[in-house]
Amino acid sequence: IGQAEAAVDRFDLKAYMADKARRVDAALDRAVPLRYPERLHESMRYSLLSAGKRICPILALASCELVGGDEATVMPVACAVEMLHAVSLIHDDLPCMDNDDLRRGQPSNHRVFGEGTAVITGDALIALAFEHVAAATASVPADRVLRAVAEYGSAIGSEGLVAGQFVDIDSEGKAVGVGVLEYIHLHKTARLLEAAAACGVIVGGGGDAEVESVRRYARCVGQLFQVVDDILDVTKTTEELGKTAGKDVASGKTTYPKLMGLEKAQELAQTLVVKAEAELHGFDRVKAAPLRHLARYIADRQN
Ligand code: GRG
Repeated sequence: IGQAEAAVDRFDLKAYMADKARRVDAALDRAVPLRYPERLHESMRYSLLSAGKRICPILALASCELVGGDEATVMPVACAVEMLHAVSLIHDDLPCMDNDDLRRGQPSNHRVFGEGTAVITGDALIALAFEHVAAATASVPADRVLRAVAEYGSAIGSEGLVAGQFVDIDSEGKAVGVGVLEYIHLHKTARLLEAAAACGVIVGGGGDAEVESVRRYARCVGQLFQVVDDILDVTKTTEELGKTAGKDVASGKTTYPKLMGLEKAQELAQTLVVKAEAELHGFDRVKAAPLRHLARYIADRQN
């Protein structure tokens, strides 16, 4: 027990994430070769391979390893969730949605490739994500692959990501309560993290109870991500006015600090970390270390 505890304490999340992100990027690079029509594949690669944190795929890898599965088995499922995440960002940036010129510090997809190409780049990446799960997980029993396909389908559909985006668009300019704000975050952000984590456990051969624990963990982490985002938006605004932070405050967008005050929002963040960690108690402590540290990292991040 002493040695296991020491290993958990020594765990270097930064190194772990950098290593996993590098491997995910190599797999994504292989998954989308620059074929004809080159401009379309260039557009897919532009958004997919640009410098993101790769939190969804890392969550899938860590969740698979949590139940004893290996990285090679889960990699296609991890790549697929990053493809779906990329679609959501490309479409969210479009002029008909958020109309953002920048994404990950670079011009957004439609600014480089044009609106039409940005829309169909998203379409192509959705199709590829499902093809990739179905075709590249050769060594995984078919019933697990089927469950992963269903999981991703429901995560992005009209009761998942799209639902969150719809309610978000629909509530623009309206006074929104905590219930609706929570609905938007649970669907726009947490749902894809849940699916990534659940698919990691499914592909790794975990049982239903394990899938559900990890799903609840990821849901807390997703909500936490948004609460911290809102808190940073307030705290950064006072520090560095004029930068991109504070955009939400300036735009009149509903945030947790606005609805409940900064202190209560900070309390909520703390509660969510504790809840996320509690979901990991039934697992091997060493194998659960990445997920435990990931929740802390999301709570403590400064930008
Ligand atoms: C059919 C997949 C699909 C989507 C259509 C457009 C849309 C519906 C949904 C938009 C959802 C959206 C933009 C959610 C925001 C999620 C979020 C927290 C993004 C930021 O994630 P980070 O910080 O980004 O992990 P990086 O750049 O690190 O990957």
